[in-house]
Amino acid sequence: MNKAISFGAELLPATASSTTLRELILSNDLTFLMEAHDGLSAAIAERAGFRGLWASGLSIASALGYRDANEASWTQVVDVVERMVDATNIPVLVDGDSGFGNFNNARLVARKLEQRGASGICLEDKSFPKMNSFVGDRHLLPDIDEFCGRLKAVKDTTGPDFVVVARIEALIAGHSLDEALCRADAYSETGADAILIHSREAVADEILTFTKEWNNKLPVVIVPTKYYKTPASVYRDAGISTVIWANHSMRAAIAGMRDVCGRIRSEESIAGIEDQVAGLDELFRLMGYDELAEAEERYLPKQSAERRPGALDQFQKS
Ligand code: SPV
Ligand code: MG
Repeated sequence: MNKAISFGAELLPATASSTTLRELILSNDLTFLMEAHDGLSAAIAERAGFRGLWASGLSIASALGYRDANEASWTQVVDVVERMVDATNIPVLVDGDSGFGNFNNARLVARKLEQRGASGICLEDKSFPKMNSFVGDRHLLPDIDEFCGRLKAVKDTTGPDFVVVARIEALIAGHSLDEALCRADAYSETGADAILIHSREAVADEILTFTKEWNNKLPVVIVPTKYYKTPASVYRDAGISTVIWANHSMRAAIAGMRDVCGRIRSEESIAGIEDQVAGLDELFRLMGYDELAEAEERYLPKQSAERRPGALDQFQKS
């Protein structure tokens, strides 16, 4: 089944199979994980050619109408992730925030995510409730031993293929590079599979210094939301494993919806924006309505003369 569509930029067919998250993170090539926050954004990212997804806490919360401060419950996040997994064939690394509580909450969330098909979880060393790393200055780090207990509980509860990324917020919280390195060592010894070092500087300097000092004892994952001007070649040269484009589909959706709403409101018409929004045919292809039409042929009783129109008829008419 070819699901290739044109959506402004060239989109690729949905992949039949994919590389595992562990393979992506361990590979010598720089890996890019694209943010998604629901089944639709996940499907679009896959068809753009991304080989893995970031289930962003910020974006999922925003799409649900919450702030990125653990206002969305862990079960709501798990439900969204399940839709992302079902809509794609590529691995999903889930932003597990700080684990929604202590070791027990963290392992419960991780096990549920694994059961719903996620490929890994990223746990950040903050306390519950967390606040988005770009908001305010109240970012208290938990005790290292306590956070290691959270990581260990998740590792012990999940299978060997499930990836656990330990995210260090020391630089966000205004601590030193030494504090970040000390935490990275502790999380690595506890069994983390990769280290995410986060920064809110406008330049990549502190990330690059961390990476140099860390010397790839575990793969390094970064989120260049604030230091977005740095070219990917710098990360390749630094030996960074994975770049997360953390919130750009959600922000693109905000810009697109804001513009369309404004125009329809002021023009009292949808005529002017018709060729600027995705066509319904593209949506139907993206969501695989053709597969449903084929399934109807296979599974619905044939009603030869007065056959009711099925999905294929609807699809072809649109
Ligand atoms: C997210 O996408 O939710 C993240 C990245 O955790 S950040 O917003 O930079 O904290
Ligand atoms: Mg987050």
